[in-house]
Amino acid sequence: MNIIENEFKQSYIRSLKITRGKSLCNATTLDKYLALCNLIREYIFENWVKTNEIYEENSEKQVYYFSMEFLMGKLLVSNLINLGIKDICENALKELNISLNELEEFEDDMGLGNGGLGRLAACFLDSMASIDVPGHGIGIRYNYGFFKQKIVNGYQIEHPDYWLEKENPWEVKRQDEAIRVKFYGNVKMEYKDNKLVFIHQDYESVLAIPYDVPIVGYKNNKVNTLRLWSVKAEDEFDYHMFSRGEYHRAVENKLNAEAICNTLYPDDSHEKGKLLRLKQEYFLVCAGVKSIVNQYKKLGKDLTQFHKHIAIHINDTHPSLAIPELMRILIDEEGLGWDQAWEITKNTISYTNHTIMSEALEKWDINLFKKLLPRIFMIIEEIDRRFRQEIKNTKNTSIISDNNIKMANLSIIGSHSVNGVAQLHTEILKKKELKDFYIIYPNKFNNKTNGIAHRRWLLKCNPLLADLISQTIGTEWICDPIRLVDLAKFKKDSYIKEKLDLVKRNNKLNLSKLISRKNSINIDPDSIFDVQIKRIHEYKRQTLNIFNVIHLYNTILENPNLDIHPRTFIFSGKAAPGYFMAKKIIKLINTVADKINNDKRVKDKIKVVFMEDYSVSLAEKIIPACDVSEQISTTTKEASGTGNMKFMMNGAITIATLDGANIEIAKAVGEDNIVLFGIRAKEFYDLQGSYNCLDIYNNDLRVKKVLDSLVNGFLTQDHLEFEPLYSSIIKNNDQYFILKDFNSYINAQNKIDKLYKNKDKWLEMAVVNIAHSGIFSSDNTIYEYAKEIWNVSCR
Ligand code: HBZ
Repeated sequence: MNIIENEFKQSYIRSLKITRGKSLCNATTLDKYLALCNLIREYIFENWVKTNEIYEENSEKQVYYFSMEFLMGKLLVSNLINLGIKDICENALKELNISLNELEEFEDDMGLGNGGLGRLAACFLDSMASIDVPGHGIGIRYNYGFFKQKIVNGYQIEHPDYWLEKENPWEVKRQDEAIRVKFYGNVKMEYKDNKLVFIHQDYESVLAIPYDVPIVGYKNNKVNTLRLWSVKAEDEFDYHMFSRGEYHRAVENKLNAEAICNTLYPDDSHEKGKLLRLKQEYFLVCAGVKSIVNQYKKLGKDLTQFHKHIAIHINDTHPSLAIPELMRILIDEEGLGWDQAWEITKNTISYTNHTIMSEALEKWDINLFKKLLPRIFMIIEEIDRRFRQEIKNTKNTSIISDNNIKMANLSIIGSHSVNGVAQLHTEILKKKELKDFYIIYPNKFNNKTNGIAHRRWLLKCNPLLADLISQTIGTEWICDPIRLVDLAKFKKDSYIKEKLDLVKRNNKLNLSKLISRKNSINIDPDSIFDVQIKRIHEYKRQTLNIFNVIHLYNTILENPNLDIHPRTFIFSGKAAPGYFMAKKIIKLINTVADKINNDKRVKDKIKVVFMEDYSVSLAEKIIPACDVSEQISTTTKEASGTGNMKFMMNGAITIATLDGANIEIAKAVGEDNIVLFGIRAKEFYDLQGSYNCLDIYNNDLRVKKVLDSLVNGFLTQDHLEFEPLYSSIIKNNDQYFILKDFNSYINAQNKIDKLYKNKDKWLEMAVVNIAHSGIFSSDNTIYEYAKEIWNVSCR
């Protein structure tokens, strides 16, 4: 043991004593975990203070990334890695008989997000800190994160995720920076010194309390901030009521107020127009914008120059009330005129669109909105009035129409930049979904293809592969991920390929053990691990995947000697609690799994596994073990996808439709190193109106057999169980082109089987995939945002 490890050991024992009041021999896992976090905090806080001092001294422009979701996962080990002390820590703990791995398992995931959008925000924070962008997150500190999923009899059951139970060692509460947030009431207008002023009166207010989480950059001594807002009632307890004996009503105020931050809405594709959600959205932007303005003024800067020092980015439309809120502060509180406030606001704010699915587009009923946010409503009305005055035909572009406020329209009109998240997605926005806006503001539109934090999604989650890469091409790729391309030179190198094979095999063995523990299913680590993990959604087409499995099962029953390499189909993902069809898909996967895994005739040629409770940390275990990455959404529907990038970076081969970022992945690796299938965007649009899915159902016996098995008792005695899935496909004329793409998908799967049988070729493809994954690091994405949208410095 070297001196540094020895020092760390001593500091750790000291931390146990002074922060937990324990000695090693009577410390529980909680003590050991918190003592470690508290010690690491000390290192982080030094740099946190310094970073903020530098930002202030140099008067650096700051970026604030507003998002209703930050899906951070676990922080302990990634903080250790970014500080550059993981090995020291791990070895020192080992000396004390403590396993870092165990402490990591003990940590709760910070699951404050639904999926891609929330995880993107987390990856962006990592990259901003690591490439020296002064960029911070602004979000909500939900008491309950994304629900925990249990599978009972094949069905999804939701349980609350109380992630704060243990106390969160990574946050610092800043009570003294609380902000008052006002709801309801009315607005009185009066003249003061010949100027019209707006006075919000008779409102109900709550306090927003910030909790700051340090975001550690990779070995660069930079620490940015994720500021999460929590709520507190102004009058927690009504003594008058209490003394009248009305105990419940005495605390009603507190309960009502606290509902705002109680829980994350678990729906990633349907906007339901719920009042509480609108409250959450305004709560976030009101507290967030005000605290930025406060900090800005404290530095003595001139508000008319705000946009030159501050960039506010809105992650989808959910924080779009930042636009009228900044207007309100500049006009009502700071006394600026409308035109000047409008120029500052537009130049401050930029917006990312993440979906074209109409059911996900946010809109608010004006009556509900007006009542909750009377002054904000007036400002939106005025923005809309001026827009209508300026633009001739506003049929699709006005903010207010049909009694609704359209948040995408507000976001586009009130910002200086609108970006899609992959090339195809941005083209669809420009040419189709938002084409009327593109005609008005061609220069606002731009593409920023998503990216992933390669430090979490390779360095942290796949240490064996990371080591192999570093031994082969050096360690530059960790700070400069494009350098991964140097690996391409080794695609024919049998030594490297053999090593890669060993790494994958090791990761697969670990996942097999986990599956055996969690699902009580024994899987063959030498089978092909074919993985689809993501939210359960009709457009993502887990159904197409499981239809192929049923078809394969039918084929094996017909031909028990079918020559295929054994395959394990692994699924994981959550359905929105109110999404009936998605929940049926989960039940279908589990039903098929039960049937196939217990059918001796299959002779273990195929197995099906549904891993419950998908999360960031589960993804970190599954992805390194994957051979085949399923990215099979209906073309045009997946804005980008980011799982696709994580898999390629870990050496999986992608089976994909030409959708979202799959197209860019295919370009990067070349069509020989990816398996593509299915209709393309043009055909998708051409087929609208002319397609008839019954033609396929009636003519392709394989399709008929698979679909019929949903309702004829083959899968389950209960003929009604999957009838809704069956009839939804038929009645909606196969809206997601499952039957249309079926044949092409089966062929692609056969191709995968052939390719895998040639192990040498397969490993070559894997090397090429890893080598070309560097462009999908969020470091690159953030460079582009910094240069082209935010106009801020970076490394
Ligand atoms: O954002 C996803 C897209 O589906 C995916 O293609 C893309 O890669 C990713 C990052 O850009 N969208 C979401 O994850 N959306 C949500 O999670 C969501 C959450 C709450 C909502 C609506 C959507 O109210």
